[in-house]
Amino acid sequence: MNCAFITGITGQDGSYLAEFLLDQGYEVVGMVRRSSTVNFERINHIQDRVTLVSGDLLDEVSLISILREYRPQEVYNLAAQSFVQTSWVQPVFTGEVTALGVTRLLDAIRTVDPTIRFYQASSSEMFGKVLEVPQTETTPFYPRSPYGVAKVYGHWITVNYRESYGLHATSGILFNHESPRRGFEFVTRKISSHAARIKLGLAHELRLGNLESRRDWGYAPDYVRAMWLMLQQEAPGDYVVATGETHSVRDFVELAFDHVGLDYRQFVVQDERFMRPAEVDLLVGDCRKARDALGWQPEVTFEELVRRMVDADLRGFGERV
Ligand code: NAP
Ligand code: F7E
Repeated sequence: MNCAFITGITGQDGSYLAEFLLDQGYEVVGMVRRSSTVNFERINHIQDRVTLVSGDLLDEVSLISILREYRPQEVYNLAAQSFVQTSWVQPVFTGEVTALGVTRLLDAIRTVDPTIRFYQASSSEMFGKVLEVPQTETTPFYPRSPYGVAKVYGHWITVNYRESYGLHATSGILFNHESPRRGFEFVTRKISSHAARIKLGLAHELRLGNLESRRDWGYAPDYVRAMWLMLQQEAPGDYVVATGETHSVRDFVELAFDHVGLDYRQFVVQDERFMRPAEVDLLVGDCRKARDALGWQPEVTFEELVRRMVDADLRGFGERV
């Protein structure tokens, strides 16, 4: 039985990837950080089928011990301080986890078993103030936040370990992907949860920052499939994963509120607190390489994504009314 090790298993992507790998017959080992309260909400339903081990990207000893004990063939590095806004408030911490954490894990792999296949969760935030539209694997990076800068480091150290030590180290440059399991601080879930709560009489307004920024939003379960496909390739590489469509935050709000029969203009309030010191105005990816080399394509449309998120929140909050 193949064994896969996932960092960030308690996160949105980690939970979907764990489910996907279990379905493929893998033994799944997931790393969790020690905390005073348990935050296994996203993996409760599979907890008895995965092995959870304690460790941290800040602590290389824990990474080496886990690799030595479980001997995985595939490692998926999904752990990160992943919220862009927080990266301005905690820039050094973001660099420690999201940038240097990648080196710690790559070096642990090099030390324990250099035949391990490695996936790095790179991000479209690396393109930032975009130098080309649409963005591809060869578009130059121009990150606009400490998070984006940290991800550029993580990307290049992955390429460097591939070239320096011959590791099967792959970087998936994933554009925004969302789901009912998305954290509430990200704009899509903030919108879907507020649309549902306002509809149910649990809230009366939605405070947002920049409504005009545009993102290429896909569906998270589609994207974890691409991660796995990348590690099944003979050679490592870099792949853009995206839908090729771009929509504004305003489009997302309008669709979400329409879906519950409300006019968003009556509820949305613009609030300076949610504006960013430097914004990424437009992202749209060209995933031709992933389509041709991996046979990957997204299955859930933007409209369906919005509906699924709002419906899930209507059910979730509805149970509490
Ligand atoms: P997420 O929901 O924020 O999950 C992040 C995970 O990282 C959580 O499990 C978290 O654990 C863990 N983590 C944070 N700091 C850690 C540390 N020091 N040591 C060990 N684990 C730590 O993120 P996501 O949306 O699933 O994204 C997964 C990865 O893809 C991230 O690297 C993200 O930056 C990247 N990415 C995401 C997107 C997207 O649109 N979702 C797009 C491109 C790239 P706790 O539960 O303990 O906090
Ligand atoms: O912001 C605007 C905000 O926080 C999207 C992470 O997964 O994807 C994510 O990063 C847009 C930005 O995601 C609010 O200014 C307006 O333009 O949902 P977000 P993100 O910053 O794109 C990338 C690919 C990652 O790698 C990251 O890990 O929405 N926006 N008003 C707002 N955003 C938030 N969060 N809250 C607002 O009130």
